[in-house]
Amino acid sequence: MNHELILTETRGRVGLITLNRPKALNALNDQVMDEISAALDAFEADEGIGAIVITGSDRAFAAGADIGAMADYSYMDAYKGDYITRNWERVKTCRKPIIAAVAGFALGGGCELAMTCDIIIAADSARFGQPEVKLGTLPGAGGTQRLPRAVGKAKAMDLCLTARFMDAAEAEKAGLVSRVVPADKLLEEALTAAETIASFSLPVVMMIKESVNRAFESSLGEGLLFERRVFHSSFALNDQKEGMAAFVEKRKPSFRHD
Ligand code: CO8
Repeated sequence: MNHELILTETRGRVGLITLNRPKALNALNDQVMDEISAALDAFEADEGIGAIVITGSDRAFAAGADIGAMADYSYMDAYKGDYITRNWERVKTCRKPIIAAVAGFALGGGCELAMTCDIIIAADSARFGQPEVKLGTLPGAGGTQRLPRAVGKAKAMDLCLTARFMDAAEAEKAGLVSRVVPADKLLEEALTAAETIASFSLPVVMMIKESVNRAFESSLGEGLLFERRVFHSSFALNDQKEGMAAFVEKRKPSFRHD
């Protein structure tokens, strides 16, 4: 794949996307989001990929949407032209799990990109924030919606209204990130977690992702019913037969991903 602002590679069954605009602290513009979308399309289409990692640099996961690019946009550019916002949904619609491996700044759209992923693993250097209020605007890619679901209303209001940054320890305590690791171990930890996920049955992994996400889109009763139906459907999989047979026979399962 030929990209200018991201790097992509495959490590075993893991697809790795590295944001690569170091001089702009990986600021997100339409081209970056187009390239991320294209990379996700390719990884989704690849049967050999079971999980995806998105990361940035030591200094910044992403310092937000590209302020210079959007400074002079009119309402019609933003609304009718769908500038900045186009392609953001692609991260959400990816059916394979995505881990955000975050070091340094994850601000504004950068924090929102991380929150759109399924798991955030943070380096101890990570700093999260929604400082858009300082720019005369507000979060536009989930900051006012995903952040309160992750950390609760009080802390989300605090971050969005005061523009203060939250360090990795606070983010872990608040439930935004799943684990904090030393900065020099970040990629290794994220890739190991992704490899573990990718070693399991891909359809089961996709069903789990779909079911957990359902918890945020439905009532408890609807979510439980959805989970029950998906659980029932797992008995149609060869991998369910293999997984349970392997346990009974005291051996390692060999999943075929079907
Ligand atoms: N956009 C464009 N360029 C940026 C951005 C950005 N968000 N952040 C940093 N840069 C650039 C700087 O302009 C600078 O470039 P240059 O060297 O050419 O002057 C370079 O990166 C390095 O930055 P600094 O010199 O400022 O580095 P510092 O270490 O002093 O500060 C900070 C680092 C604190 C991260 C600082 O750069 C900063 O505050 N950046 C802006 C953070 C911010 O406000 N982010 C929110 C942006 S708005 C947004 O994300 C809206 C999301 C809506 C998404 C909608 C899609 C649906």
